[in-house]
Amino acid sequence: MEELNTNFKAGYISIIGLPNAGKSTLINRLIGEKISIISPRKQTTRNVIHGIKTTEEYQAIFVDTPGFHTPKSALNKAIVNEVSSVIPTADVITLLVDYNENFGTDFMRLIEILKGTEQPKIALITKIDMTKENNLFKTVSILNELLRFEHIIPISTIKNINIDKYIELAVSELPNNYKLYDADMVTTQSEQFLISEYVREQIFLNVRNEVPYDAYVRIETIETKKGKLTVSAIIYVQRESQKAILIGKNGEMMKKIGESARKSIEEFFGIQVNLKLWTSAKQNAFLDDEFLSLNK
Ligand SMILES: Nc1nc2c(ncn2[C@@H]2O[C@H](COP(=O)(O)OP(=O)(O)O)[C@@H](O)[C@H]2O)c(=O)[nH]1
Ligand SMILES: [Mg+2]
Repeated sequence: MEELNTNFKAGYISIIGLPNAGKSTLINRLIGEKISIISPRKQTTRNVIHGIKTTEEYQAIFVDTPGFHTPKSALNKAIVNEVSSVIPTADVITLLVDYNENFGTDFMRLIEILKGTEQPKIALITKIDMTKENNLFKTVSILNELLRFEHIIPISTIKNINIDKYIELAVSELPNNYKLYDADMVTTQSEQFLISEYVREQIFLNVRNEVPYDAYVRIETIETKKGKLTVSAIIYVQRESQKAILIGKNGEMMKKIGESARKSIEEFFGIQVNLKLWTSAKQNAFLDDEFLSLNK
């Protein structure tokens, strides 16, 4: 039995922000593992991702939020939905703001949602590795006027600046509580979901145009044999022409995707992996029940 420790803190810390602010990069840095996929393209993340960090003193469950791929006209609605869905369960809300944010309509919608919340809020001004520090004063003062934040912290996830400071301050706002998950759990995502995400990440990083946004990855089988993980997966796209792009000349594109994804899977699970990828064109494959259940 775990000893009762009334000083232990545990709870949910939501990370919200506009697409491409760097939410997934941040959650991976916080957890120290790639549990959320990243690309320079907008709306890479499709699901709410939980990253769990447990120490002797606390268990922080960081919640990364998706930017669903939607037509431009529906983007605002999607942002509202995405953010609204994680807010009720959050103990602390983190707003991730690009240092270069121009405080447009989408951003102001986020602020409006946050205005209606009771939880302590932290603003992180990120990507400061890309700017001179005195450029931040304007951003800080605008944020201060828009909303009451407990803390406003400039960070760089990539250069690891002020990340520990953020963890310390966010954890200090968590309630005293018992652990909510086993100490060795780093994410609530299933094995098959993580694997499908690593494949999807490589599609985002390697394939041009709209193909990544139309791609859905379904894991067919996962087997462990003689200390080796054998995974078979299908990448569904909407059209035959997209399938051809995905396969590439002499199958080179699929090979590249497969090799890079395999490395990510091996790194995460610490086991040798044999990844077999197939592709198929099927309209609205993501609407199938199986896809919906896979993403849970
Ligand atoms: N220079 C710099 N780039 C960053 C930083 N954090 C994230 N990025 C980049 O911003 C892009 C979007 O990151 P991602 O985590 O996918 O954003 P999300 O859409 O908010 O999840 C990627 O190309 C990241 O490498 C940072 O601290 N500094
Ligand atoms: Mg993301």
